[in-house]
Amino acid sequence: MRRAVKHSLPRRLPLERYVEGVLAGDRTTLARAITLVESDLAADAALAAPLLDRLLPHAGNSRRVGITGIPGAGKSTFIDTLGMHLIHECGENVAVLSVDPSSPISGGSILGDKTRMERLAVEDRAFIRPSPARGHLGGVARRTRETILLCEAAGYRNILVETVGVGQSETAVRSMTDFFLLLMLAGAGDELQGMKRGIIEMLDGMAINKADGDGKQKAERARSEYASALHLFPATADGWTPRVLTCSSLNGEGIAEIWRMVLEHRELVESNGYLAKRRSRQALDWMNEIVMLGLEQSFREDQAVAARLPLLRQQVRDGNVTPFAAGRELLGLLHSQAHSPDE
Ligand SMILES: Nc1nc2c(ncn2[C@@H]2O[C@H](COP(=O)(O)OP(=O)(O)O)[C@@H](O)[C@H]2O)c(=O)[nH]1
Ligand SMILES: [Mg+2]
Repeated sequence: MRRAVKHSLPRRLPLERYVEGVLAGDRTTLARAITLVESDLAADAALAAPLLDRLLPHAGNSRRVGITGIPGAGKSTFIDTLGMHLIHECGENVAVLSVDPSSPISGGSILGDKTRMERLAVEDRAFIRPSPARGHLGGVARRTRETILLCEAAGYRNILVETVGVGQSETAVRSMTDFFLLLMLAGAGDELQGMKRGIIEMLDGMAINKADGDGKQKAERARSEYASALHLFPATADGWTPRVLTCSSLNGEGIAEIWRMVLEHRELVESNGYLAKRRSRQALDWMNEIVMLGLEQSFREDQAVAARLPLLRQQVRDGNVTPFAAGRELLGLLHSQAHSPDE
């Protein structure tokens, strides 16, 4: 069978085309800009950097909401319903960045997500971007921060970041959003759902989903249990007390209340200066992340390291070299390269 020859666009656009297209809210250009920013190729990175610099002054003006929860909690369905609420009840637009840690292997669950946002997917005022997580930070795409910025420059006023609650991903998403929401299931077990102390301290709100049909009473009971559990924690520095609500992403009950909570939180942290504080701390996190990513990449691409690594790994495995000595040696190789004058 012959493949249809696709009219092929140039791989990269001129910088101005990206800038103009994104600022005009052109979705195709926005999608291409995100692909550029996500790329590992040096030539793409060289173009992505000035693009981000140019767009930065146009970014920042959105509500960034992180949504986490175990697989099956209903995150995608919730976002579909919330997105429709934003568009049709609030007259707003919405960008959804859905990060799927399983996608690098299967590729399948991204499609699953897409079908679960099927109402939102056909809306002109919604932009949905699934991103492969590629193993980084246990479920947050490496360039989610940059992608948020691009969506903001394209005029999206609400950015919803969906991530599966696995370990580090909550911390990562918390560190790039203004409001962090945990979606829970009644009766699924606290440990399983990440109700460790660390998570609770990061939350701005919790929603018990699937409060419908037979699940309604259970959800209400869970709500009051979690609400009293949350009250055991000291009030956070921002002056906000995290709330627990119930909702049904299927029939839409409770969704408007959850959004009202997000808006109330927004009003508070805008007026008490905490939003600016949170974002400036996040800017520092972002810088650190860029440095760490760069170091990791240099390490991966370093030839002296690559030449030495297999043997050292073997020696560490066999117990002939200590991990400490091996680690130091590898870092030493990286440093000597970085400083060699004839590079
Ligand atoms: N009864 C009920 N089912 C829901 C609700 N929200 C999601 N679901 C179902 O739960 C399953 C998982 O939903 P999904 O959105 O894919 O969860 P995710 O893995 O957290 O993104 C799907 O079969 C949904 O139809 C809800 O509010 N009520
Ligand atoms: Mg999902």
